[in-house]
Amino acid sequence: MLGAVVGLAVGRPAMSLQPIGDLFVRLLEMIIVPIIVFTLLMATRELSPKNLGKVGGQVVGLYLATTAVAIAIGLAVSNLINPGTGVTLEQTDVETEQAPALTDQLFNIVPANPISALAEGNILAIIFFTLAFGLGMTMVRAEVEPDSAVRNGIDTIFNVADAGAEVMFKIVWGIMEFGVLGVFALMAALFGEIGLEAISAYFFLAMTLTVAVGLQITLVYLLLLIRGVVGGSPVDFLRGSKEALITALSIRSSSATLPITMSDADENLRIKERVYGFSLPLGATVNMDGTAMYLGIVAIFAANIAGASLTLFEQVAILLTALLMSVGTAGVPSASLVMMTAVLTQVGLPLEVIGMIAGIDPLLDRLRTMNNIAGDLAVSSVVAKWNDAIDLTSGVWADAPVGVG
Ligand code: DAS
Repeated sequence: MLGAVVGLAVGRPAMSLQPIGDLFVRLLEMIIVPIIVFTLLMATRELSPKNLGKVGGQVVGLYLATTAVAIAIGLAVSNLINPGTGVTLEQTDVETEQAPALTDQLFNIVPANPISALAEGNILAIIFFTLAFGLGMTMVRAEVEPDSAVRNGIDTIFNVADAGAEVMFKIVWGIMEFGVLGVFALMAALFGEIGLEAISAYFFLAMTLTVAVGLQITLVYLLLLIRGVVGGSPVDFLRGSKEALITALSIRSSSATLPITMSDADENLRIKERVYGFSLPLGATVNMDGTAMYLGIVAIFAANIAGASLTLFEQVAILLTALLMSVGTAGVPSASLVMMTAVLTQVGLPLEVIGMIAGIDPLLDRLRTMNNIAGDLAVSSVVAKWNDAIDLTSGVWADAPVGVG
């Protein structure tokens, strides 16, 4: 098969695969709006002020903060390494009309008409309205009588969102199944058009993610959170988390790794269940620092390939979109690819890029998922420390050699 692809990649036939690649891109475009609406409504149900409480508020606040930092690190490293430069995809028509003024762009986040925002696929406006509607529902739900019609109506809407998200991820699974063909078509067209330069593009993309993940884990989790706030040894933290991190690397699914993550938190890191029982299931679905970081990196990669330069506002818009999209991303293999459609659409970048990089995604996904899990455990350790719910005199913390801690 690869020989066939490479053969196709050289000559004219590569372009005959283009329609398959285009179909793959259109299928991804088709799911953007419904998947944002359903997954964000689901996330607001879990983040409702009522069931958060003090520990919950700390967990959510720290999750959002570490994710924002992760995206910023990803964008900073991307602006240094500039993955995707030297490779240009001619056939992509990037919207290069003059960006509207900054104030107009900020106003555009608030939709004058939510329905037209949905119809036009105005991503940030859709996210804004969906979050407002979801949080409004959770607040009203907390105020009305348990068996009132309003409460039942709100629960029905949330149940519809849950079911809708499940259906969308099933459709995504189908697209990814077809996507294998679509990905080959796009990669064949890519190699047919730009030859082996694509290999260097993949190398620099992988290097950017690797450097960014390394910085996030060492600077943010190990030095700032574990050493700085928890007062534990970063080496002990890694030893205590190794089963979960290795599992995440191998199965590349935060959700499927959850039981191991919880066992490491309980038995090794000695965090009390009243903290990890809330923070880890929530983290596996809404706290995905590696994913969020990658969404920003791919946006820069796509801009370089399309020969478009991103304004500071566009990079901030990417950070916001990536942050919110990572909240809605499911902890399943290659979940980023789906959310990437929203981020790229937000700044008018070509979705063909998704097909280009989907082929190497199984490799990069392992790094992202490992980072996601490390972030969940680091934040859980900090919140446990703040609530006197971690025992630093037992588990991995206790058996460190004297003087290391
Ligand atoms: N594989 C996803 C996870 O399980 C992460 C991703 O696709 O970015 O966390």
